[in-house]
Amino acid sequence: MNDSLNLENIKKELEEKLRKVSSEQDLLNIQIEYFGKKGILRQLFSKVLEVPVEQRKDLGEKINNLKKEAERVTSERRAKITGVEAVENTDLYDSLPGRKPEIGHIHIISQAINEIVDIFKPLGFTRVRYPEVEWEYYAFEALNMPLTHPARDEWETFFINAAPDKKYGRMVVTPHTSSGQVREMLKGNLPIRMLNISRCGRRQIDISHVPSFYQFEGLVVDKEISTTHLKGVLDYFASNFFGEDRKTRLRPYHFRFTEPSFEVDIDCGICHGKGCKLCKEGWLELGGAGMVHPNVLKAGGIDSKEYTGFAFGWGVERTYMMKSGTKIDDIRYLFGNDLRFLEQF
Ligand code: FA5
Repeated sequence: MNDSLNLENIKKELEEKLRKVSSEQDLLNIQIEYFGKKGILRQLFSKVLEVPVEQRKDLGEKINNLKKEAERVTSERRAKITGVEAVENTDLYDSLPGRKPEIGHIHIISQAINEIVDIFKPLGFTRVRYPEVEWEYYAFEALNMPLTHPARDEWETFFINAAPDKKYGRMVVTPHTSSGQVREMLKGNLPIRMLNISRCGRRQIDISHVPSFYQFEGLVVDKEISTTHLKGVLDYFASNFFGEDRKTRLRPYHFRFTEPSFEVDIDCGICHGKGCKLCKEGWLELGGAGMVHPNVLKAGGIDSKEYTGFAFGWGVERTYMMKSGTKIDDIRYLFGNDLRFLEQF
C-alpha cells in the first residue's frame, strides 16, 4: 500500500470539497464523511493493523498528522462560512456525551389529588368524576337554592352561551363539586361514600382565588350518620395530610344544602397562626362541610327519615398550600407554569 500517496490524495480531495462548500449543511455532510464514526479518517486508522508491524508506527503518525491537518482546514472553512472564529479543540468527532433530555414530573396539584385519594380510600371512599360543564339544576336547584335565591351570587358563576333546558336551566362551568351530590344519589346505590374531585370555575382572582381551581367533595349517606362521623373523617384527613401537629377548627356557617353547616379552618402553615399576608389572622379556610339537608336527599330520591348524611367540599390548591413546608403564599404561583417554581416540588 502506497500510504503516503493515498494520504496526500485524501487531503487534496478534502480541500477541494471544502472549497466548493457554500452552506453549513454541506459542511456538516463533509464532516460526517471524513470525521464521522464510519468516516474516511476512522477507516484509515483501522488500516494500521493491516500493514507489517515495523511500518505501523510510521503510518499511525502520518494518519494522525493528516487528521490534525484535516481538522484545521475544516475549522478554517467553517469560520469563513459562519463568520464565527474557529475554536481550538472543536469536537469534530462528537465524542462528548450528549446532554440528558429534561424529564418533567407530575404537577403538584395532581400529586395532591393522588395523595387525597389515597388518604380517603381506606375509609371506603370511591373517587368519581362529574361533568366540568354542568346544568344550573345540579349546581343550585337540586341543592336547595331556587332560581331567584341570592345565595347563588356567592358562587360567581360562569354561564355558557348555549340554549337553556326547560327542566335543568342554563349551562354553567361547574362552580363547585357539590353539583355531584344529587347526581351520585340518583345512581340509586346506597350507602354512599363518594369522593368527587373536579375542576371548578368562578369569576374570581386574587392571592387566594383563581378562576379555575380544583375541589374535592366527600359525601356519605347511610343510616344513622351524625356530625360525629363528619368530625371524625375530617380529623382523620387533617392529621394524615397536614401532620399531627396542625390544628383544625369548625366554625358555624350557612350553606343552603347542609344543616347544620360549618366552615373548616386550619392554622396557617406560613405564619403558624400568628397572622400573615395570606391568612390575615392565623387561620385559613379550607372549605365547607355539614349534614346533608333533607331537601337535597329528596332531590336525590332518598328518604330523609331513613337516611342521613354529611358532605364536605374543600379546595385542592388551598389545602395543598397549607401543608407544612410548602410555603406557597399566593395561589397564582400554582398556575403560572414557571419552571423555577414548579421544579421545587
Ligand atoms: C363550596 O363550594 C361548597 N360547595 C362547599 C361545601 C361542600 C359545603 C359540601 C358544605 C358541604 P365555598 O364556596 O366556600 O364552598 O368553596 C369551598 C372551598 O373551595 C374554599 O374554601 C376554597 O378552598 C375553595 N375555593 C373556592 N373558590 C375558589 C377559588 N376561586 N380559587 C381557589 N379555591 C377556591
